[in-house]
Amino acid sequence: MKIINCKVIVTCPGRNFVTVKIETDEGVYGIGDATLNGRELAVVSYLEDHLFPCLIGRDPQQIEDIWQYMYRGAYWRRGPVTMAAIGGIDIALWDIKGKIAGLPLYELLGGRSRDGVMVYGHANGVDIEETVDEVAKYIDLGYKAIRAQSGVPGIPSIYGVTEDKMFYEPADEGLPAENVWSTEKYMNHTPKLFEKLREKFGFEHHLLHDAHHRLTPIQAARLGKDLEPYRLFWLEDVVPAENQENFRWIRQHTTTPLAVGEVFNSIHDCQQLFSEQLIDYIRATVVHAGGITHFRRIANLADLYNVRTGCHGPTDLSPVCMGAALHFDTWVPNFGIQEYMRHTEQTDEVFPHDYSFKDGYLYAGSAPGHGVDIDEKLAARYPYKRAYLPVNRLEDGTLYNW
Ligand code: CS2
Ligand code: MG
Repeated sequence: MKIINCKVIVTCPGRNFVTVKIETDEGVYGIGDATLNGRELAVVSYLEDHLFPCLIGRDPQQIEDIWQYMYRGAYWRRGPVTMAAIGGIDIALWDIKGKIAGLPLYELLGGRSRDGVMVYGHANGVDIEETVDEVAKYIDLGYKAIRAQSGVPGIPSIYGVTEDKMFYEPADEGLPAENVWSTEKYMNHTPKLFEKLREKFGFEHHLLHDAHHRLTPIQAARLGKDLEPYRLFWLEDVVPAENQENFRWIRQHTTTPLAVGEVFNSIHDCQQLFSEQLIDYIRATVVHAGGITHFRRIANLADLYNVRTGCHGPTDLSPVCMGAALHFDTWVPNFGIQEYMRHTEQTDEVFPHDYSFKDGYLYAGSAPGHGVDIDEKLAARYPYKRAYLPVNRLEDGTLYNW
């Protein structure tokens, strides 16, 4: 079997998605997601100009060899653009292997470890009252786990709190919007949200929260402590993880479980956090962490240290990523949870898929491969649009983390 054609399809049915399609001489093809939010076209160039030409004529069944070729052969290892491009191709190759075998991807990985994959939804409101109402809606939909984010008095607009509730997180067209941020105001407000949520709904559901890299280590330690009475499933991205010693600090002060890693792209980003047992959940994805082939290594290393997976699943990754992630989650022994931000109807139409939601769980489906395809005609109706998530400035104008 030989690869005879590779192409990339960029479509924007709400958000921009970069999709890899690999075709073989036997008519079987595979689909991969290579979306890197806000830097989509850099990945397109990496794929078209540098990786696709090397794939023509190769046997698509040699996934490991092709992965090593793309990673070691480039000399320039790691990095979000490189690893998203490798990830997109790798997912497409696993899709092909599944289709040849006539087996769903989780069977190739080692078979099912669970029936369904517990997911968390996103509830957000302009204030505590509205957020409580939004959490109630997710509970009614059957969710067992809900991430709660609320607007903060005195901060006019916060990333993570949008007008669109069920199809959260539209990116703004044009250049990034600028928000104003105050950690002090946020720190005073957030424990009150969780106090209200536990008061109203009790302790039956898992509650999660994302600090989106906006705290210093000492602030993170304080927030973790303040949230302890509300027994969060996790507190996410309290500080940026470039300096991993920060987590030693935070860890010594709080028993609130910590999650990090949605911007990680390699096992080397994880090694210290795992081996020193500084986190509880790893948030990387099969797309940004170099595909199934590399993410599997990350999960195996995590397992040695009792770290569980909590794959990133935002609406800026396509249903192809979700499909592949669900097969991975169905197999991986040290599974924790899967993020599930619902895609818009247009996005779901462009990417017909076999997975389904029921009572707080997503089910991967039994179609061969990862079970997600792309309707190219429909995709062509939604051309790329420059769009970004916002940036943050402190109240005095200093550019800050968003
Ligand atoms: C968020 C993401 O899903 C999450 O936890 O942090 O929405 C993230 O901001 C975006 O995926 C960035 O592209
Ligand atoms: Mg996050």
